[in-house]
Amino acid sequence: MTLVEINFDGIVGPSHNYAGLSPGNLAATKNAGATAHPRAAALQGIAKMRANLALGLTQGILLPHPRPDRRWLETLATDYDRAAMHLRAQSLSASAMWAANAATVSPAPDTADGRCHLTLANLVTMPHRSHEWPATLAQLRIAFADPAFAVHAPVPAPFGDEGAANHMRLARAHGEPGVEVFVYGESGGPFPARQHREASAAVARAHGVDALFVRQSDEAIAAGAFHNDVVAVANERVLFAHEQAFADKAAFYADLRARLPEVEIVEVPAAAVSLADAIASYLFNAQLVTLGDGAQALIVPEEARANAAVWAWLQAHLAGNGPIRRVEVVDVRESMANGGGPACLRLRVVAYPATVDPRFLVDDARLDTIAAVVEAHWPERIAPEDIADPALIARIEGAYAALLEAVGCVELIDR
Ligand code: SUG
Repeated sequence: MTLVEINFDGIVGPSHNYAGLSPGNLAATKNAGATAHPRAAALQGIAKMRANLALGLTQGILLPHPRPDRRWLETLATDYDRAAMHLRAQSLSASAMWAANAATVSPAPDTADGRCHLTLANLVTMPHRSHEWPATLAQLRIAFADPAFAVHAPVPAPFGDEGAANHMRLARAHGEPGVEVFVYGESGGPFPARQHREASAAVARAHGVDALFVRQSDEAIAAGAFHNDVVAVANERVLFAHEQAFADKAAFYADLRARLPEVEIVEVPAAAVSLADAIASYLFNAQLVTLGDGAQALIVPEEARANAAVWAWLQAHLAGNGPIRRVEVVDVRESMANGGGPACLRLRVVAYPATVDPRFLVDDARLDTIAAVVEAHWPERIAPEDIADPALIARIEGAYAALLEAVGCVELIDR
């Protein structure tokens, strides 16, 4: 048995819509009020998983959450019929699809007790995301029930924690001890810094890892990098980052080189790709993965190919002797329009697949089953005014139940 990296993708839920709920996430605020296509969105996510399987990667899933979140509305002393519009939208969001924000994961080789630790993200900065964690916790407790894992409840408010989106791990190989890097923000001008240093430090202590804490640059947050994974991504010994991602990159790179002399830092200069282009194209919100032959591939969204500066940089890198040997393009436009690229949609866990509950792992046949449920039950479109329609809400709740039935997880319905 060898430790492998498993990508757990969030299945796009049937309530996917554009409500403009995340200030600082420029795509989401720009598309507020647009018509969403939940069925197409979920099928795009499934196609991305199929492409990963075709690359020889191990693929997992996380399930959508029950929406609207009636329990959350109850704690606010209201219900969906009586709630104000903003609370309705916040209770209905399908934001759990962005699995990179589900938890922070420290693989077994990095931790003091030799278990793989997962800490749920509290997501307290955005109201529509702050109520995700109980349903995520219910799933992670099933998926990672094996004693090889330790699943922790979130760090308490007010310390904002957004999970793996602000966490990078560098190592000679997935199964070897790594350097864990926690990236936090302090201020981003008009936008909130969602990841607090205090939260990152608590997660590192709970996991028993010796970590680096690195401050995200204020200019990156102000330009729309509401998570570090919008401007940097790491895989094994490669760090791929924008020149302006970090507040003090010289100190960070020196610390990293001291801990992992093999590290290869691939930095994209602002002169080649501006922060604005990096954020609009999601060049860095890519999956950087190791293929069977040991080479690394970058899985980018269509928007990266459509951006001339970004595509030119990638072609030049491929033509040179850089560590990224292959670029794959995926269509996740529906998620992208809410600020979620290929990397946002997945949570990486390094583990032995046999220790994971098999209901959370997929092959092509299981994806066929999921796709059939999506085709039959997911709404084709949701326009802003539709969220007041009881028939749509009934359809969303029925679609969720049908999926949980199909994947054998009905026990989650009454979480
Ligand atoms: O938290 N968008 C998400 C996107 C998360 C992307 N994740 C990572 N970068 N890892 C967010 O801002 C928009 C929902 C709306 O407005 O309807 C939203 O929540």
